Amino acid sequence: MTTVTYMIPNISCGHCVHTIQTEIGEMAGVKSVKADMVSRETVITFEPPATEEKIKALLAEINYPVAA
Ligand SMILES: [Cu+2]
Repeated sequence: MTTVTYMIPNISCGHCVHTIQTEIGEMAGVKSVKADMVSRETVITFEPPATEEKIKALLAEINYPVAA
């Protein structure tokens, strides 16, 4: 099990938080997703088959790319 924290600058409101938590939460292997509207940090806990690469790719696809 791995936990990562990503800074996602595009988070601007509760809808963004909901979208991220729903979309990433549906990925196989993702155990929990907690996005914060104020800090714009998102904490994701996952295990295989989910990978950081897949999570970042999906975030970019739904228009919430992780800060470099
Ligand atoms: Cu929003």
